[in-house]
Amino acid sequence: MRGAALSDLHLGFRAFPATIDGRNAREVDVEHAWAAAVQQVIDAQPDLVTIAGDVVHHPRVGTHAVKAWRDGVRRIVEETHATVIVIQGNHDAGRTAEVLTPIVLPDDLPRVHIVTEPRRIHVETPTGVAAVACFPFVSRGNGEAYKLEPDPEADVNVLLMHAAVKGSADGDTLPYFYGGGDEALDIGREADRWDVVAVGDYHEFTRLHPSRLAFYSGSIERTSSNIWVEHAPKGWVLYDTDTGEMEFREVPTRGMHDDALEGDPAGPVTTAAAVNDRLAKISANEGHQDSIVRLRVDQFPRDERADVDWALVRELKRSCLHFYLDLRFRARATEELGDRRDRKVSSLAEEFAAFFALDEEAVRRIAERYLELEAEAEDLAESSPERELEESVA
Ligand SMILES: [Mn+2]
Repeated sequence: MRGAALSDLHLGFRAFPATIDGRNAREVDVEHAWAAAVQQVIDAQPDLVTIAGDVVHHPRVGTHAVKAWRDGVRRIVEETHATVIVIQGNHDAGRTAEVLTPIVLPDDLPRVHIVTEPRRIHVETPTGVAAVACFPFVSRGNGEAYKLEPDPEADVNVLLMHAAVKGSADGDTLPYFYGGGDEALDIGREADRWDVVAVGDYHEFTRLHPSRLAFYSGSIERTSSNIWVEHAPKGWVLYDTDTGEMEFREVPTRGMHDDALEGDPAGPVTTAAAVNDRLAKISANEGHQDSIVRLRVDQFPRDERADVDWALVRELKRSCLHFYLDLRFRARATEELGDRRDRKVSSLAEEFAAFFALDEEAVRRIAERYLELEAEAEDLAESSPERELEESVA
């Protein structure tokens, strides 16, 4: 059986102010990536297409995203013989019964299964019967426990899930912060029992086992909350259970260039001249036009801010889809304040004087006048008839 495994489409994702025909450019980019992936899947003519969750960025995405989703699934159904199985991810799921996830909309198409609760689906393939055990993200569980078992009667067993798993069989392929929980599924233990383990949630393509077909196919565009860590190509996985081989198919995405002037906290500062030099290099690079570009600058001295070529920064903001000058200031020398308890308690007037010490004379005078008025108001309140009445009753 030949299968196409996709995941984490995140249709409806938006970022940055740039627009294309009046729409958020990044949302349009994600739709383009999905359309490209659909075409590649059609060209590959698989027997089974799985989408391991996070079809949409959130369950209330706009109609453009929902239409793009349905159009893509319809094209796959019309132009291949494949069965399409989609499971719900955490981004797809409504948090209350009032919100129906929009990913269910192509459910009326033939050979399409949209799965929002754990269940097994049997599919006829040229290799025989494939049993697909589906474990979607479930936001409001029904309290039932499900057993993670392959179907002994099936010719091919596929485990399709949206979860943070452990990839211990392949060493440190996943970052330390990921899938660390004790309840996380250990793919090292599971992979041998299944022909395919296709997982969604993690956005970088990652093999979870050195020889078995077990992997995160990753997202099809850069849609994480921090896109600057997503350097690897985006795409999906084409696999063959008869040969045990798999192939990562890259999807074209918006260009991203992440440049840095790295600094050492103990070393010299990064000067404005060095920043301007790098800005000029970025500007001269044609490849950066229409891309998402960042220049990260470490150990930058605050007082050199004015010497940065801000006109060139503005020009880059125009020529790039998005340009981000990520200036990280060198830490200021801090004053040793000692033990708070040893310091004398300031009066309001002293606190006030310290707070406004660096302000202009006129500002200080307004503040002083305010403080005086407050004091007067307090005096008045204390001598008010109500107050006297209260006191006499007490
Ligand atoms: Mn995701």
